[in-house]
Amino acid sequence: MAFENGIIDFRSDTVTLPTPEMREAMASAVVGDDVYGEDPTVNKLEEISAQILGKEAALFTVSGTMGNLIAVLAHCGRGDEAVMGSQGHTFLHEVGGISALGGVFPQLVPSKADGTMDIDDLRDAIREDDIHHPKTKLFILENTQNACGGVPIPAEYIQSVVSMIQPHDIRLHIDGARLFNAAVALNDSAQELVAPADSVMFCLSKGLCAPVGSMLCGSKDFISRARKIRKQLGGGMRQAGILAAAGIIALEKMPQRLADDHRRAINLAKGLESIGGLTLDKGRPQSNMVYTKIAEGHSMTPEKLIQQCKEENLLIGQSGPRHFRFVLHYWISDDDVERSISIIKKAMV
Ligand code: TLP
Repeated sequence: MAFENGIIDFRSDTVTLPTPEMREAMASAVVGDDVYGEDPTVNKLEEISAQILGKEAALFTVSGTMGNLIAVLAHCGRGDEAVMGSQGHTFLHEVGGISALGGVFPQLVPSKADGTMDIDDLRDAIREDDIHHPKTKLFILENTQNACGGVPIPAEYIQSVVSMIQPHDIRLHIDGARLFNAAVALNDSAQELVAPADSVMFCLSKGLCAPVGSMLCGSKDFISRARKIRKQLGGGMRQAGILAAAGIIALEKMPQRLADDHRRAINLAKGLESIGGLTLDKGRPQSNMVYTKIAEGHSMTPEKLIQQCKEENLLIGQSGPRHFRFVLHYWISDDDVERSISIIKKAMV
């Protein structure tokens, strides 16, 4: 179903509103001061998160961006180097926080169309111990890989990266903002996908529909350092159980339904592809994202298409000069997908 106001919003799964069940749980949540470690609902969310991912401990963070930043700051010191994909969210969309706030130096390795990076390129990125070099401390992988099309990254690839970096005493952080989408797409468990990683961030506030928050998971020692850094960044929340209550439902009830979003993404892609002047960008959808573009030479402009759709209560997001990203989520039904295809078809004539 579209939102109550009738708007179909494809711009991101970050726009998801909490479900009625989440709102009820939030209203009746038992809370305390989480900086004192006294919020039972936050404590429960952290325990469940760690358990689901098979890690020792977890930390509730304000956002995915903060979760990734804390992870980098907990793994690296000033002047250390973190290796990441050229299409990685940490490089593209986190305001350079790791450098601005942590003095951490990013080294980019080209992201391939399948969301991975070439293992040889990754190996070459590791710095030799040399007076001229920063120390390579961390690798970051993203699953699903958003900018490459929402592609899930299989466990074997992650294991091969870890086997390569382990002898060099380098850690792996996974930006699993959409980890549960990856697990559903690969028919694997989230735990399996993150087993070789030293730390993982996943978002409650995307496809899982919670209003706020992400979880950072790892060893007890890592999470206790992360907790202090979160406080340093001003991210120590007080009666955060109100938010965590929604997060618990997000974790317990929402991953199972993500397959519906993936099926709808495929239907949407088929519909959009059949419209003259539109082509798929970044291949067939493999999770909840459909990337598309206006064919070269077509007279429609992205601004005009976005505006015409908006007039019909359909919101779509631009992802490049002639490119769009559609993200499927809880608040978009089969009927909404069909209606959206007709609206876009009419606009493209
Ligand atoms: N991504 C947002 C935008 O920032 C682009 C979106 O609409 O997709 N990692 C990944 C892979 C993400 O896609 C995002 C959000 C984050 C981290 C950051 O999460 P938040 O928005 O909670 O800070």
